[in-house]
Amino acid sequence: MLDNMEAIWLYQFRLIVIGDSTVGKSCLIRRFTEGRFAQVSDPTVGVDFFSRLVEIEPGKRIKLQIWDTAGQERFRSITRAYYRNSVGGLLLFDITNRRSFQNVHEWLEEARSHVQPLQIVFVLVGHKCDLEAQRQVGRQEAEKLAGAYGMRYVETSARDAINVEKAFTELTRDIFELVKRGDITIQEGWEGVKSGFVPNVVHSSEEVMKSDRRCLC
Ligand SMILES: Nc1nc2c(ncn2[C@@H]2O[C@H](COP(=O)(O)OP(=O)(O)OP(=O)(O)O)[C@@H](O)[C@H]2O)c(=O)[nH]1
Ligand SMILES: [Mg+2]
Repeated sequence: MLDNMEAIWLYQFRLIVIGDSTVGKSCLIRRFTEGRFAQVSDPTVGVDFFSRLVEIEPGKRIKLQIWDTAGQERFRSITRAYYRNSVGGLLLFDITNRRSFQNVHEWLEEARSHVQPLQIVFVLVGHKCDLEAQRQVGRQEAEKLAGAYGMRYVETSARDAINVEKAFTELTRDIFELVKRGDITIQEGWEGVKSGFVPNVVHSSEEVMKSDRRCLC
C-alpha cells in the first residue's frame, strides 16, 4: 500500500544540471538522490540519469527526472540534445573557482540557443560552500548576477549536505507555480512536464461506477 501511495505524483519535471567540469554536479545530484557523498568522483561521460520524488506540499509529490551532464567540452555535442526536453535546470559554479563563475554567461547562452522558443527555469548554484577559506567568488556578486538573469541564487555543499534539498525543492516549487498559472503547459512531443501517474486503485473505482450505471439501464 505504501509503495502505491509513494508512486502517486502530480507531475513529472525534467531537470538538467550544467556547469564546468569538476564544479560538483554529479556529487550534488548523488547527495540529493542517494543521500551520500563520494570524495572520489569520476568525470561524467556524456549524460547520466537520476530520479527522485519531492513533496512540495503535504501529499503533493512531483517526480523529478534529473539529467547530469558532462562539463567537459568534448561531450558538448551530446549534452546539447538534452536542453530541449528540460523544463528547469541547475547551473553550477564552484565558489573556489573563479573561472567556473565567469563561464556562467556562456552556459546560459548555450542553454538558451538550444531551447528556443521554449524557456528553461534555472537556479544559479554556488557549490562547495564548505570550502569558505578558499572562496574566490563573493556571495553578493553571485546574487547580483543571478538577479540580472532573473534566477534564484543558492549556495550548496554536497560534502556537508548544506542547502541541497533547498536548491532542488525551491526550483521544483517555482516550476509548479508556473504550471499552475498556465505559463508552462504540457505539450505533445515535449518531455519537460508530464502530468501525473494515477494508480490502478482510482481507475478501478471509476470502472465500478461506470458498470453500476450500466446495470441501472
Ligand atoms: N569540498 C567539496 N568538494 C566537493 C563537493 N562536491 C563535489 N566535490 C568534489 O569536486 C570534485 C568533482 O566533483 P564532480 O561531482 O565529479 O564534478 P562534475 O561537475 O560532475 O564534473 P564533470 O562530470 O566532469 O562535469 C570531486 O573531487 C568531489 O569530491 C562539495 O560540496 N564540497
Ligand atoms: Mg559529473
